[in-house]
Amino acid sequence: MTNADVARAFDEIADLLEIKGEDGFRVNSYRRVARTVGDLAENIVDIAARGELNTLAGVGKSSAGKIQELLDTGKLAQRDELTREVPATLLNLLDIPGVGPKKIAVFWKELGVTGIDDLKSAIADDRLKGLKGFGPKSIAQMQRGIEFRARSAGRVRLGDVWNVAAELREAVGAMSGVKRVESAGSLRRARETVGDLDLLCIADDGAAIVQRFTQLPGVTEVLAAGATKGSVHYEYRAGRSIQVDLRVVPAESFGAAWQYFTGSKEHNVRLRERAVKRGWSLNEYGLTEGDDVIASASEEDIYAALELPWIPPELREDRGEFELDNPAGDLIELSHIRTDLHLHTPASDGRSSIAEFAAAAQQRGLKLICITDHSKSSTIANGLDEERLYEHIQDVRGAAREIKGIKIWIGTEVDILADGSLDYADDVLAELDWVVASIHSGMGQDVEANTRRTLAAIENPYVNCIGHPSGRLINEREAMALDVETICHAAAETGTALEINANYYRLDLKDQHARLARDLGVTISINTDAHDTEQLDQMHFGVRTARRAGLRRADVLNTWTPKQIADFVARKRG
Ligand code: DGT
Ligand code: CA
Ligand code: CA
Ligand code: ZN
Repeated sequence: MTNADVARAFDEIADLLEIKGEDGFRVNSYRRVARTVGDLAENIVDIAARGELNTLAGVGKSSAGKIQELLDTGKLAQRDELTREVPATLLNLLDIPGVGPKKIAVFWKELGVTGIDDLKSAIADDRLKGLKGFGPKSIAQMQRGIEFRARSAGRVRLGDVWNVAAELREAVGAMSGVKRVESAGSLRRARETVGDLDLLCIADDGAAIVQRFTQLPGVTEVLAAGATKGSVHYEYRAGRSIQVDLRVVPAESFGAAWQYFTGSKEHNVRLRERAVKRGWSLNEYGLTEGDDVIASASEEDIYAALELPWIPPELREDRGEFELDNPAGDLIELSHIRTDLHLHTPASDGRSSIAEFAAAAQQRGLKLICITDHSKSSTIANGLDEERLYEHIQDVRGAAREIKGIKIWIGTEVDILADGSLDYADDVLAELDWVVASIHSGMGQDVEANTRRTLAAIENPYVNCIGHPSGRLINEREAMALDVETICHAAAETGTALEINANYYRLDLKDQHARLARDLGVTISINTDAHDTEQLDQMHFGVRTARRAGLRRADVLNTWTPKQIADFVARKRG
């Protein structure tokens, strides 16, 4: 049982209590425990073993007992009791954007709604109208939330399963007789969400490998187990499963299989057309002419035989990749990244200190970081008012003088307010080395308003980058309505970068918008928005998104020298 499992269990109890109608104080005490446990650096199991559960913030004797019960039995008696009164199916409705426990309480008690289908028909029959807290706006928002859920159903964020795929590759690779294991499918192409995981390995005895694959710990259901293919449901986190397909192929056709199962389907269709034009056929076994094999051992061989350079997986979406002269050589790579210009320390809502970020960034080969804590309007993120900002500037400048081997800049992530003005005055921004401006509130406005706000920020001479421009959270919150093309034109004209936020919940700009931005002459900045040093490791998700956009090294500001970036800032300030 992980800290996250314990936190989730307490959150669930809080949800059930809130739906039941318990008072806020009691509900919040469970939420507090969930937050405390979720934020722990140390494993809760170890703390429990030392008998120190009740030393944690917000954890009293009774909560400590419940945590212990959960660790010992994997269950909570209280949850079972609660679900006798409150249908547990109501918890699924919490996944719908715009629906919280308070709303659920109302339509459960008033209309007997216990699940998504009930809710859909209640909306369709206009039965929510007139209920307390359900205006036309909130009903429309729920309706959109339900549709959004339906579209994202069954797909998981790339970052939720990236390490899971690595663990599975390791497990398969450790089986005797396995000579090579690779990921294929949408994960290898680094799509922002994936439907299932595809693994490929080289081995002679397929049936034996598939057998062992289906017996891995974590497998909850075996869908298929043959001589060359196994398909399972794999539980990668308590309560979350994903389908995993493993194919076992001989070494001589590995390249053909890897190419085929990497996809995309659209890319493969185009590639097969090229083969057919030459009178050949292409499938997962090889590129062949009649009985003769033309290429099959490596992907490079197959592309070369079709008179193409090897095409990096991120580009294989039939978006013009067949027309590129040097698709691999030009693309941005993680090793090109020298700076991270969007980081949060405990001065606002981050968890790692300036010195910790500096050390961790240096380990990852970075030459420059910029500390960009939140501004005062982001009150939930503990944003800095001017006075605290000035102190923070001194702290960062002091750290920068002391710490060798990496440059440390002071910046801000300043809120773009509802009317397009910024949360700090220009003379305050002028004190900073780099300014990220982001929208964090009021995203429900219409496309004109959101575009106008963003344009106003872009026009400000001190704003160097628009952070997570669309505000989306993958599978959780839809992008705000925004005229991306107009924003790109303005960004290009003013010398303002647009961000690819590398956090895997965001990946914002998304691939297609980043491609549009680059085509319109915008400089792209890839940043982690890390709140602790571990999140610096998410940079590669941003880089992969940039690769999907076809960005080259020079398109990405974070590959430049500090001097070049300082010149970019100075040019806009005039
Ligand atoms: P996903 O899992 O929905 O995120 O997307 P993929 O791309 O991983 O798709 P998946 O797992 O269904 O299949 C893996 C790859 O296998 C896919 O990208 C291309 C190849 N593939 C599967 N079915 C077909 C097919 O009917 N025709 C062609 N040309 N390729 C296919
Ligand atoms: Ca797949
Ligand atoms: Ca698959
Ligand atoms: Zn941020």
